[in-house]
Amino acid sequence: MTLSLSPAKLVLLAVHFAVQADIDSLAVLAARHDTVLRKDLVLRILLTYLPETLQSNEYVGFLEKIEKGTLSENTNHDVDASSVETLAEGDATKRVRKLRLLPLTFKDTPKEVGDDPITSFLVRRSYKVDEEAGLLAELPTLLLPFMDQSAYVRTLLISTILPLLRRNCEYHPEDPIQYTLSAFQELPDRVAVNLLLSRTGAREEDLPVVGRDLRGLIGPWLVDEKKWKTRRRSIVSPNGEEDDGICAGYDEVLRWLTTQASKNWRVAVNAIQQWGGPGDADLAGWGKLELTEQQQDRVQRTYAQAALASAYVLPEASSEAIEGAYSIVAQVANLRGLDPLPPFPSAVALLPPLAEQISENIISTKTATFMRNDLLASSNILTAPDNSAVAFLEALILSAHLLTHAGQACTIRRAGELALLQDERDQKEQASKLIHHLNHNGPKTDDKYWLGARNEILWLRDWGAEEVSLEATPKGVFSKLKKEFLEVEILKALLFNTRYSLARSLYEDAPDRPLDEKVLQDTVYATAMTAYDNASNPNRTRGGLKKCDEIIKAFPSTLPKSHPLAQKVEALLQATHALSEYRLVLKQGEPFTPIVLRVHSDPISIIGKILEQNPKSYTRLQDFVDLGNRMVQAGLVKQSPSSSHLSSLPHPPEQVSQRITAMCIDAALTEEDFETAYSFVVTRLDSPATGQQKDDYSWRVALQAGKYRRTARTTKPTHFGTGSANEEIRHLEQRIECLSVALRIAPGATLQEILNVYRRAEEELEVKVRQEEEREEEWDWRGDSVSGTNMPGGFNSTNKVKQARVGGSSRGRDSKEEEAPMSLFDLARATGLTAPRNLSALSGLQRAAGGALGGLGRGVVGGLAGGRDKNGSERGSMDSARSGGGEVVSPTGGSHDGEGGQQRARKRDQLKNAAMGTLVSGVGWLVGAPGPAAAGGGNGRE
Ligand SMILES: *[C@@H]1O[C@H](CO)[C@@H](O)[C@H](O)[C@H]1NC(C)=O
Ligand SMILES: *[C@@H]1O[C@H](CO)[C@@H](O)[C@H](O)[C@H]1NC(C)=O
Ligand SMILES: *[C@@H]1O[C@H](CO)[C@@H](O)[C@H](O)[C@H]1NC(C)=O
Ligand SMILES: *[C@@H]1O[C@H](CO)[C@@H](O)[C@H](O)[C@H]1NC(C)=O
Ligand SMILES: CC(=O)N[C@H]1CO[C@H](CO)[C@@H](O)[C@@H]1O
Repeated sequence: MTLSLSPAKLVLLAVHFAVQADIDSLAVLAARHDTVLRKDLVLRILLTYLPETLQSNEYVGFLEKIEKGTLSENTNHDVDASSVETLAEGDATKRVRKLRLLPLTFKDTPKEVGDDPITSFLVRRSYKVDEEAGLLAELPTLLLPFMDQSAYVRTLLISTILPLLRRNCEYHPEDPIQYTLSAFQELPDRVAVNLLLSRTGAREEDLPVVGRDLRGLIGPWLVDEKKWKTRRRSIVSPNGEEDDGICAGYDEVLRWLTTQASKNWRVAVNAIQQWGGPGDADLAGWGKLELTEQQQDRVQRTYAQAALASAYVLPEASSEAIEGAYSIVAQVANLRGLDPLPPFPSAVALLPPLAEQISENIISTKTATFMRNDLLASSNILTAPDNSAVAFLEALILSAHLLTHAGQACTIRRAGELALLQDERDQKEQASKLIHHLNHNGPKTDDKYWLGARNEILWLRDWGAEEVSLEATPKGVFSKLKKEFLEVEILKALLFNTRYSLARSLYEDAPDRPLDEKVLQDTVYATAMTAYDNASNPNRTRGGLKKCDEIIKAFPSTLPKSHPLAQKVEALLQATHALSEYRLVLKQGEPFTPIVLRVHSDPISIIGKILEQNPKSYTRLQDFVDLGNRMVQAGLVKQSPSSSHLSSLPHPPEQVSQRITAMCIDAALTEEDFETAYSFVVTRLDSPATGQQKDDYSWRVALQAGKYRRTARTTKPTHFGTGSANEEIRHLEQRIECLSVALRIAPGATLQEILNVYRRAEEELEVKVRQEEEREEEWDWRGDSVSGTNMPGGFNSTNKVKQARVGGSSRGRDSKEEEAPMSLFDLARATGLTAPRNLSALSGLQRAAGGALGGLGRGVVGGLAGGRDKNGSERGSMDSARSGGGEVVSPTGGSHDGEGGQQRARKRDQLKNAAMGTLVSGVGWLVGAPGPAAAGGGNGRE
């Protein structure tokens, strides 16, 4: 059935069907009246009146038929013309005029669209569907049938609609791009790229699909020839090669990538891992990116370059970031067909030799700026994707990893600065920090770990260079450091961590010893000292001192016991350990620590502190002398300032033992133990046989002892009698002995002073002796008259002693003692023989002393006897020195009364024996006379 409607009514009816979305009727109408409802007109009607919400599949078939001209009229479809039938022609014409059908061409219609009505329709329809209905998703169905026919439609669909659709509806619907299709199409390329990627990797859970975004958004978006420009021939890149295939949008993708690397590195790492570059595109099967070979090469090269740049700007120094960077480099090698990288764990374990692959040009201070600037420039030697740059970056990444892994967080760029700037101080600081960290955090028992650590440190220096090429400066983050420096630091760490046998096997037993012997010795010594200085306990079996001891013994063939350094340390340990036996506080409240001893300007003075803080410790004089000797052997004792004015000091150790002796004597006097002080003076201070060294301590303390006056607190001799007179005499005699020692060892200028003291003591003794004699005579008289018998021991010898003591006038001529010097002058001459003495000073003294002094000789000389033997402990030596001198009492209570038990029945004899024993033995020895026993001066004689 053919309707006979006017053209105006036909148009109105077609519009009616369009508004109603009655495509079937419209199709029939258009087919029947194709002279009126021409293709253009129908398309304009559809564009203007077909609801935008209509699903594309409802009308795309109709469009195809219109386009192909295959609308068929022979259908049975009835067309309902009722809406226009009754209309007056005039009205119809008027209403047609008011239809305002949209034109197919529009403002700024792209040239490519040309005058193809269907293309124009599809483009405008797409915009309208998007803008009016927001049904972007309907567009593929609408456009796909026309892709082959219209390049413009194809590009629109693949390059704009597909990315936008995926971005807004599929990938990130929660945050769509707020641009209409046409507005988006108008955006500058850079803006568009950034919008497309604005949600990529934004959330943690998006990281695994970063590659999908690039593949699915950027891949299609690049399929638009207009986005690719060929540079004008005149503009030539710095390298001289023509740079074809510039694409601002793609460059923006690369920039996006490196920006991500610096701000959000996980996105960049995932992007590069997951995306193979522009060729790796998901176009939904609708087409493919067609690039020239030159373009292809450029995009792949710049992509690799951006990937390497990303590794350099990775800001984080975490294991994860560094491993990510490694995967980037591996991917670059893979994409560019370079030497493949081993998997990260193997690389870390093997530490490949990379030095040879890195071109010499790279290692230069100038290159360092390339890590920050012009990362994507083709002139950047660091990001040029070739084997050299890749090996360099691989080396940096492994270096950063080793440092970071060892607690020294290091970015790749930082590693690059170390390697390129080659600042020795910087490298040294880094290496020291690294080793220090290993030192304090490494496992104490795992030798394998320490072997590995050493390999790593050495690798960091030369990146696995061949031994032969070591002549040249190595390439590495510690390139400026001497291998020896690192080996020394490693050795210290091994020792610190008690890895002795490992250290020995590396540095002593290995055939190619990494350190020469002297360096090894010095290092071991220095490390032992470090352990020592850190010790808190002076006990050598504990803590730092124990470690010090172990370290110094760790290299028995390099540093044997006999080596001076080993001996020095041993002496130090012994000295320190000896201190551990005493209470010792040097500063207020602070207990003594070993380092105090080592740095003390006057370590001997520490012994003074011990004497102060440990009552009675002065009795251990020999121990202290030994301790002093240890200090000397340990090199602790410098020429002390107080004694430096004594010009000739060939043997400071002598000085030390004299000083310590003086300290002990002083301590004994301070503790009112005169007996001990006395015994030390007579046994210790006077050693003419060995040649007395001049010192300032001995004579002073001898004088001090000689001045000592008994008080109530004075320690009583435990053995010698009970009579006060005897004690007093004995005490005076002892003091005189001390003074006589002082006279013999003091410098000339001081003699007058000592002599004055001496004389006063002597006078006191005179008085006491006289009193005692008077008492004794009285006693004797009584005793004789009572018993009528003489006691053994004889009176005669008492007389002799008395005569000798009172004056030279009645010396016993029949006695051998008469040969003994009896005047001070004689004494002086005698002592002058044994030690250099200023005789002119003494002769002055002699005059001053006058005749009264004639009898003093024996007393003065007496002390010599005790000083003869410096051996052994005070008690023993004193006893031995005096064994021939009759019955002598040990100051500290040693019992020697065996042979003279009976004799002590009388005080008179006791006194006699004491005086004789001391005086005769001393004088006799001095002048070469027979011993006291032979001279008849002692017990049991005659
Ligand atoms: C010092 O000693 C402390 C403990 O006494 C120890 O923890 C530390 O590691 C030691 N340091 C050195 C350098 O010996
Ligand atoms: C030193 O330490 C050991 C064991 O730790 C201990 O047996 C010894 O008594 C200590 N020596 C001194 C003098 O404290
Ligand atoms: C000895 O004494 C004199 C005068 O007392 C002095 O001038 C001289 O320097 C002294 N010599 C020595 C070696 O002490
Ligand atoms: C010390 O005495 C011992 C035995 O008592 C002796 O063997 C040694 O030679 C003596 N040393 C000195 C320096 O007199
Ligand atoms: C007790 C004693 O032995 N007395 C003698 C002292 O010396 C004179 C002479 O030298 C003798 O005659 C005594 O017998």
